[in-house]
Amino acid sequence: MNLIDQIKALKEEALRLIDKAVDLEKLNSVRVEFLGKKGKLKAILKTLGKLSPEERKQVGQLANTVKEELEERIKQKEEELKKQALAEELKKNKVDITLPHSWIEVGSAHPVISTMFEIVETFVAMGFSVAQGPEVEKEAYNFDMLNIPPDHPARDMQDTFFINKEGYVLRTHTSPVQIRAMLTQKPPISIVAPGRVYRKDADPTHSPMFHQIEGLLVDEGITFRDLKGILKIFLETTFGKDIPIRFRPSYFPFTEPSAEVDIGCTVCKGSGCRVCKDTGWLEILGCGMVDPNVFDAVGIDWERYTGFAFGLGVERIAMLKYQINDIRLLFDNNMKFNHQFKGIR
Ligand code: 2NM
Repeated sequence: MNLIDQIKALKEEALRLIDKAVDLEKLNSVRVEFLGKKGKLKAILKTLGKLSPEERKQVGQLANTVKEELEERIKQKEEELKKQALAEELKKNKVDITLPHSWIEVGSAHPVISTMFEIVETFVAMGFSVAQGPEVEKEAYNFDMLNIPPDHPARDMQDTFFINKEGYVLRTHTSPVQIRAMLTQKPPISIVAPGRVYRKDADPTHSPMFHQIEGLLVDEGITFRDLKGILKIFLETTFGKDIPIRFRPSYFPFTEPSAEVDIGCTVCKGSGCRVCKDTGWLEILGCGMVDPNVFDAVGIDWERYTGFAFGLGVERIAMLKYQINDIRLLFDNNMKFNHQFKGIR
């Protein structure tokens, strides 16, 4: 066979094998076999030296066109195989994006928020309105007008978050909401103020941000009996009709007289345990009759009006309610913890 025929035969064979290639790997091996550095076409061209210049030109040109033709066919086949592979891949991994999710995450109120709502609801049922105020608060509303003098330890840098604005703090309690109410409303006033408050504190029972509910009732003829009656209804609604209640004398700058209120330990029923530190009692809230100095600061005539106020920490009550022993669990946002309160409103 002369070289021309050899090249033509080689071309036919190559075309046949290209057509037959079932995947890219096979196709590549055909390319290497015929067009590679040690391929069949190169081998033929190596014998070119034995030919006359005339023949050499003819054979050389033919070899070149064959090379180009084969390269073109390989390229076409390659595209074809790639398309085929993609089509198969898509068919295999078909996803129906219209299918519904296999489960739906159901959210619920955070235990602190649901506890706060329940407490607020109890007071709303007794006729109290809900009042709110800013968390960045005037120092005067947070301290001075509540009869907390500038040198009082509660103002200490160690307790209060001072901010980059002269005369303002992060409120350390929701009492300034009561101050704002008394500055803008005439008695009778009956409000509860739920919200976030801030103190520089962090341990298993203290968080630098926590929630408080404070209440205020101002009218003619309000006495400590009214305070006791309202708080009794609140505590019996929250902890059950038979909950033991006791009032202990205490001190707050903004109330006189002042008291702290305990309930019988809900864990040990009074026999003594870790939670009540073997006292049989749990401290639940602080309260008292609004100090005349506070009424003076907000311009309420204390010869005509009296009032009571109280304050409680929501986290503490939520922890008792759900038997949570570390306040930080409430703020970690660990979903394994949070999911335990699913279904609790
Ligand atoms: C407490 C305890 C006792 C209180 C007093 C006032 C105001 F504005 F009327 F003076 N607001 N809240 C108060 C009284 C708060 O928290 C333990």
